[in-house]
Amino acid sequence: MSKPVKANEPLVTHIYTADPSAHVFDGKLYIYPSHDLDRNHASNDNGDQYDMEDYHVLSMDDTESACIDHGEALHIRDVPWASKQMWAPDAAFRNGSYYLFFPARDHDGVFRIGAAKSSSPAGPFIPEPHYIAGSFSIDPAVLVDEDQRAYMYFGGLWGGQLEKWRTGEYVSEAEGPAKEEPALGPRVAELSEDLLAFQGEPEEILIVDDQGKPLTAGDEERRYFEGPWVHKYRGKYYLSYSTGTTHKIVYAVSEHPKGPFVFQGTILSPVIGWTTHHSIVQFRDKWYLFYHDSSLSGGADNKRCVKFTELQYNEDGTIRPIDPYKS
Ligand code: FUB
Repeated sequence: MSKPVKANEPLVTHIYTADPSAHVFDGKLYIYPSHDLDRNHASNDNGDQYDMEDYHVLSMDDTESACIDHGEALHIRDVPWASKQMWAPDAAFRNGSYYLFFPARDHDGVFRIGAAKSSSPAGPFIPEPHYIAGSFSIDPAVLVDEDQRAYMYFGGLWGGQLEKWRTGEYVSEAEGPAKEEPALGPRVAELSEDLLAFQGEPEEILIVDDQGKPLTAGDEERRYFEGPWVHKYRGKYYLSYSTGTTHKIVYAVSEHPKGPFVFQGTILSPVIGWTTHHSIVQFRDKWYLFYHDSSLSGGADNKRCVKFTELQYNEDGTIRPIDPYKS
């Protein structure tokens, strides 16, 4: 029998997990993480150390019960279009089906985003034969809005290849903007009614400072790197993401799902390990941040563990910064 979970401790310790996307389905918390493999790799900027091959779904009846690992939910051998690196996934519910969205490299080495379906939130998931037409890069995060319109946010720099798509086509030698130029933003695409296609071309999201000026590529404390997540609080859209090279989770707010978003501040200070990746979910009357660090492996970048902690808002709607190593 597994032990009850505790805030700021690994949800599971029998496998390495990362990139947790948390949702409430059927009154329970379901967590869709990456499944880090217990392999030794030197880290590089291309992310070759993240060589994941499958997904496991985790669930918790509540924030004090045990965390259940439902076992293999999808394996890369069953995804015809994918060759390697099943990175950060997300999930959504529509018309009686659960959808798993996931990035992987296609057979040309280009990151794409695919979908898989199940009748259960825990899987197993049956993959679609092709990736979502028009998709690219990594880290899909799907918001189903109150009006039931669904949006996929995605994109990540460096190993995630976002800078290679600046022209709208994949250019393998393309680099990011100069430091003083506007930073690259995450992309957003509205999804079709069946959640399996993009409606139109993905659009780039603009993130601006409090004067309305676009954040620049050199502003590494604030600019977008990877791992977008959008949640709604008191009618506003909160876009949170990793700053990558400065290892923070920060956020920006908008009145509209496609932005522009105005930068606000830091949610999570740097954690053990290079990457930081999160999700934010309301469960009953509280809000929670799900995140990862590399504490379980003693600091290996590619062997991470997912955790959660309570997230609190101030009266004005700003989020109270979290340092997970200080109580
Ligand atoms: O887990 C592989 C990659 O590391 C994710 O896609 C990024 O967000 C970072 O967490």
